[in-house]
Amino acid sequence: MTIKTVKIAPFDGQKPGTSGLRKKTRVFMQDHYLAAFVQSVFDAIGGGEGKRFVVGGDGRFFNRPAIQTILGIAAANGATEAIVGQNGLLSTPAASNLIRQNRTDGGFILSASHNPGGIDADFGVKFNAANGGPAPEGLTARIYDATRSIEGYRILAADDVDLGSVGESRLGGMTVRVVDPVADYLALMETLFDFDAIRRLFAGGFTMRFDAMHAVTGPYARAILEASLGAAAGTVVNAVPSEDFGGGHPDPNPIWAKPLMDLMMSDEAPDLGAASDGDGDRNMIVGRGAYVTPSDSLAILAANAHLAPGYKNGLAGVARSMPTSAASDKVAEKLGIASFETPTGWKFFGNLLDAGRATLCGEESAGTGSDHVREKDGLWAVLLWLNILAARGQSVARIQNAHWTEFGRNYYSRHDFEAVSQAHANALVTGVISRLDALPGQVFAGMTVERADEFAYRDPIDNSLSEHQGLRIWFAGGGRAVLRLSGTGTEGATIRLYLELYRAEGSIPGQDTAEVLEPLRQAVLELAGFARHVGRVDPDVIT
Ligand code: G16
Repeated sequence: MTIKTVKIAPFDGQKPGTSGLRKKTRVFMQDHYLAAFVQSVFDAIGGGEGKRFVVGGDGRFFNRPAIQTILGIAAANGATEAIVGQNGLLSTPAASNLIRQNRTDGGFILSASHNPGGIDADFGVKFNAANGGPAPEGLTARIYDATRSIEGYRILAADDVDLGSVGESRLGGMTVRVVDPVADYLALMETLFDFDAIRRLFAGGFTMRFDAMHAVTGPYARAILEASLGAAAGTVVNAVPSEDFGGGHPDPNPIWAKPLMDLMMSDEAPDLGAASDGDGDRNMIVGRGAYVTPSDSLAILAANAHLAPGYKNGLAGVARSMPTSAASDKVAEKLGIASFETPTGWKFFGNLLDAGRATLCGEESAGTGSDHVREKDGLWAVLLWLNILAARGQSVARIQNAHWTEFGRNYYSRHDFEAVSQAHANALVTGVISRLDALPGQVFAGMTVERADEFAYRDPIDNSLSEHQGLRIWFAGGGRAVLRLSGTGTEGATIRLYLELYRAEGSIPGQDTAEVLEPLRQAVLELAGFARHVGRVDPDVIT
């Protein structure tokens, strides 16, 4: 087998976003495009000589050829071992676990997460570091620099590696170890949760539906929920990963998991509904007639985590991304533990988790996780909920209502304006930035601005500063609006508008979330000039 050196010119726009490099699949399929990025990763980490990596993805279209390319480049760069999920499949949290368990030098995870898959949809590559977590800001900056100066890449000229069966093979000087994607992850979950208590729950007639959305968690959920925990056969639906996620949008929220939502709001609802996304790191939790927002889920999990064996000694701290509601802060305050507010992006939790400062982390974008890996983890969240439900013997709705009564309720909603022209989105955001100092005291749609700023984060561990992380506007009466541009889209810009209103007394009888937040919504639409800049005030998606 020979090593080829292929001369290329840099590609524009290979800057990793909130979570790796995400582009249209056809962009990734251009000659040398993926190779250029992967070689840039090797260049940014000081080469591959003697190093070991985990490789796997969510099974979307182009997953398999992309893995072969990465293996060829890794071998040609001197890597000694690649651990690959069978058939190229690994959920993001399972990949993070394998990196940590095998003490590899990092891993390549192929996914565009919740974005649709297929030749005309989206693809993505993330590089995770040796702690199992997404490349931190400094490393993504070095990767981007390398993409801009790359002159060529090295790749082994070899036949495709067989990824269909578990076992070892050689690729040049590199061992390729194909592993069962589920086994080690299941073993990790058994160390954290009371599997016997959950088995008793199911044996006692508890019912559940888990929608794997034709994505990577299907095999994991079947093995864990049905085979190990004894949930009824058929509990896991849409369980076979497909290259285009069954033509759907593998995003576990009330819009894209509508069939599950409809079931949970009907007379036929099981006790628990849950869903996960393309690569298995996001989750949605719904009780019978009771949707749990991701922000509330984080808070409820934080308040009850001690009921699971893995967290019985309590939590060191709770971290949430800035746009996530402050519900978890209230819990941390009561527990007397630290709470942290980080920019959007799981990478910002890495240092806090590594340093033992935070145990649970979560984001409004349906991600929750803990220090067991360095990624958010969809099935982990479902298992923690199951453990809590087994321990408390109460329904999701009852637990949630009791939580609001005890801690107050953070009414919360996110409005997404998708595929906005980049220029219009930038104009809207810079328009607000230029007026930030003048906003306090001004009145919009009857609401008075109390303060406003642009969020910047000083990492308490390495002291690094991340600026321009979203605009925060607080209104008199306890409302907060956040405006930021998504870092994960692949088409134009997505403006995210996050609305939150805290009510210490808990739920307001007879008013739903949209009604409670309407005055705040009107105020920020006017303040930012949505009609003028975007040409509309109604979002594409409300979560
Ligand atoms: C990624 C990141 C998350 C982030 C989410 C949304 O999730 O890992 O930390 O909250 O994107 O980011 P944005 O608002 O910039 O689009 P995933 O599940 O897509 O990898």
